[in-house]
Amino acid sequence: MTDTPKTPTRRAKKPAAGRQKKPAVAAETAQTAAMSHDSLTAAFARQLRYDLCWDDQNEEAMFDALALSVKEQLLDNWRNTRKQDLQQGKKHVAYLSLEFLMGRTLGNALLNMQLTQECRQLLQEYAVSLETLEQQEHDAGLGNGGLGRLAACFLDSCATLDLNVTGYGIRYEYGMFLQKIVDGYQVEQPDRWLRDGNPWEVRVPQHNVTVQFFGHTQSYVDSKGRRHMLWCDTQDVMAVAYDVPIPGYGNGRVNTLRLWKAEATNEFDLAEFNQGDYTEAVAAKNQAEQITMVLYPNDSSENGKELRLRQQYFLSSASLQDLLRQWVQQHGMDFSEFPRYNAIQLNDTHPAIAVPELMRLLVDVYELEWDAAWHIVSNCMAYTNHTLLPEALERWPVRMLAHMLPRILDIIYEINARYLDEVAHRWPGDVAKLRQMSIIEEGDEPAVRMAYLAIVASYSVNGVAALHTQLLTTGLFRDFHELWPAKFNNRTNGVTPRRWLAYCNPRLTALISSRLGDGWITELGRLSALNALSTDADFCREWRQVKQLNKQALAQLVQERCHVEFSPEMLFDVQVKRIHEYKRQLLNILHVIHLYQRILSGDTHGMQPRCVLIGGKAAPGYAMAKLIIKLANNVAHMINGDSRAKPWLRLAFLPDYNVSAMETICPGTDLSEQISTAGKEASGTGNMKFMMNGALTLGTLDGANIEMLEEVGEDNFFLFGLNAPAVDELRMHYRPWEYIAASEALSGVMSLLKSGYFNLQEPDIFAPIVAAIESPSDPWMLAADFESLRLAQLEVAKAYQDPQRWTTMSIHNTAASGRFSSDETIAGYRDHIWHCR
Ligand code: 26W
Repeated sequence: MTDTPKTPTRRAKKPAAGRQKKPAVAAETAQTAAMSHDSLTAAFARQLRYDLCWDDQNEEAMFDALALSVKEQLLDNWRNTRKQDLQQGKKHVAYLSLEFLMGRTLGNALLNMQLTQECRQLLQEYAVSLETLEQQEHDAGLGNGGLGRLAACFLDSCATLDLNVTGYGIRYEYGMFLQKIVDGYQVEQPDRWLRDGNPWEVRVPQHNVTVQFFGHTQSYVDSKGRRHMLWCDTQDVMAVAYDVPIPGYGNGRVNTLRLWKAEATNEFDLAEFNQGDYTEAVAAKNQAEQITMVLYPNDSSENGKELRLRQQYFLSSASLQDLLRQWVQQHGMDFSEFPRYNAIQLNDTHPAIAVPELMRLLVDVYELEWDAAWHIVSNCMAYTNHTLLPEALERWPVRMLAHMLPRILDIIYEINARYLDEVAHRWPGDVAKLRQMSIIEEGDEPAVRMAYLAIVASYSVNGVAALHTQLLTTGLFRDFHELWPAKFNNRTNGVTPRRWLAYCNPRLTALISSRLGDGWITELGRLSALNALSTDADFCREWRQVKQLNKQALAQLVQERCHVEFSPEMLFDVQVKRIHEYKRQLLNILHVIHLYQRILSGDTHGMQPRCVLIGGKAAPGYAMAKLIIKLANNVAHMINGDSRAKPWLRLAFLPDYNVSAMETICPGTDLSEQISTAGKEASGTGNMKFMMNGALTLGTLDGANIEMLEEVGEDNFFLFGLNAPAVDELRMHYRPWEYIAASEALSGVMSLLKSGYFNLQEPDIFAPIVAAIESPSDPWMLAADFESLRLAQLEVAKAYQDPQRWTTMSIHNTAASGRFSSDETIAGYRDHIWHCR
């Protein structure tokens, strides 16, 4: 294995496309690219032989060797990127997020470095496929769902758009739990994703910082008569940086995702050790390290856990100290220009404690005056809201802050007092307004409203889709919008076309590039040229072939994971996302039951055979979501076991839905279900991944669905359901039983559900579901939208039965997806929020 093949010349890379600027980091020439192939080959051989020194080279060892070799190829560009950004004085953006749902790295890194082909060749020598090695990689599941995956897509786009952006997050020892299904129920298992090490990370101990907790505050006056605050007798935890490289697509830039790990400040607390209290000392170490042990698996209800607040402060403080250290290194102690060269983006309120923390660092540590410090803070903080659900809005009890972060609480009070002066000026004498807008919520358990804190300090507040931003400014944040209209803006979400088309769907990528070239990979708007091909017979045939092969791959995944046979000839109807009542997986299941009843009653005329796939995790404490999973599994069990249904209908619940699974799911989907109650889904991003891959959407007027519909047109979208104002209006007088009585289909479904047909062995378990549907205070209004959904699904069936029509619609969807590239979204952040180039 000493002789490794040399590829002669490598195709020269295209310059980064279109409206993007030339990358600052010089594009590689063909020659240096060939060199990087040679050096990848050499590095791989060396890693395998010496560094990993396995006796027999198994697939895990080979994956590790390959990943380490790929990382090695990134190191020079990584260093150069940093150097050039410094030299050029490029504005820096810190993207603060408690979640980065990265998934796997290998395939995506190779794609962005344009080394995939070279890598395949190299592996031929070792008689192993790239796919086999890719399968060895654990998903980095450091996120719950949409918000965390958005952060990951954004990092890819920032690097590709040549922006100087650092992601700051937490290196959770345990990521999102693994989901097993046992007797139809969700069972959570810990995800020890770091067990075999993480080849992508680099530990950077020289950037350790200390984060303080607990203790108390004290003031003193210095010799010049200036009052200072001391935060003393604190318990300190060390934050250790682990850096992960983020390569841009084909431009040589490598940005950084910096993840913090908590460690005890000293290996042993010497005082305690000397007193002979060895075990106490070691226990203290454990306590410190607990902070970054586990990701909170909640994506909607704020449950006020103390450890979660510790994580938030830990991330915020470590990241800000890191930023200030770098600033001082370059500019000394003059911070006046800090906002010109720095922006800090808060990914929801989770890192909003960064607001008082930056004040503390500037005032207490760097000794700025309050006003000067506030000027800096309020000119570099920007806040993105990702949810309207009231139960998801973070409020931290004052009591908890007083104990854990006493100095931070003082600062929050001061910020609030000064800001309420402004409110009082604007609405003189309006005490109710003051109470309503105060950062501190009064009551039995006074609490800090983190969203208000974020808004007060930020120069930009944005929602993530047009409807969402509109609902924020007219609803939740109405008063703030009145006070500071200029702060508010919309940035509709997007997803990276590298992972979500070029990487995950190589067949469609090849087909598209055969006609359009590959410029679309960095300029997704170019896909609109596909419209002209939507009636081209050859192109349509190839389009169908690609979909068919992708459906086979998806069917295989379903077979392996669910032991359910999906036939690629049938319509693949998919809903994958976190399980939540507002996302209405239950409505989907009701429709499946209805189809089943049609089959049982012999009413199959015009029916389209279909395979329905549902997947997603429920928060471990969310009983109703877990019950919905159980229902999906029980209904699947009955349908799949019934030979009468077999030609017409299959249902599968995919366990452990994650980023990697989506990479197989979205290319193989015909119909994407985006059926949330209007006004509840902030944006959605899965909807965009499906659209890009040529799935048609069955959707409500919610989140970014509205903008997708706008782009693709009503003829290519299956719209149903109440819109947001109608939902609000109906809420006042909602009588679900009337909808049930009026719909033969829904009455039938409810009867079968109540009859216990799906829970013969487990009487009454689904009673809470029935009660929720029949309740006049059902916030999700399933019954109201059922008929509309059923009729839309009839249209779906009709359209699918005309393959040419369906194919044309599918092409139009991909063609119209350009606006939902996260490159577009990030260009918006760059131009309208960060003002960086
Ligand atoms: C406090 C617990 C908690 C944790 C996470 C509350 C809320 C969250 C997130 C904000 C939930 C989330 O992921 N929201 C999703 O964000 C996506 C990216 O903007 C949107 O596309 C989804 O519509 C939104 O649900």
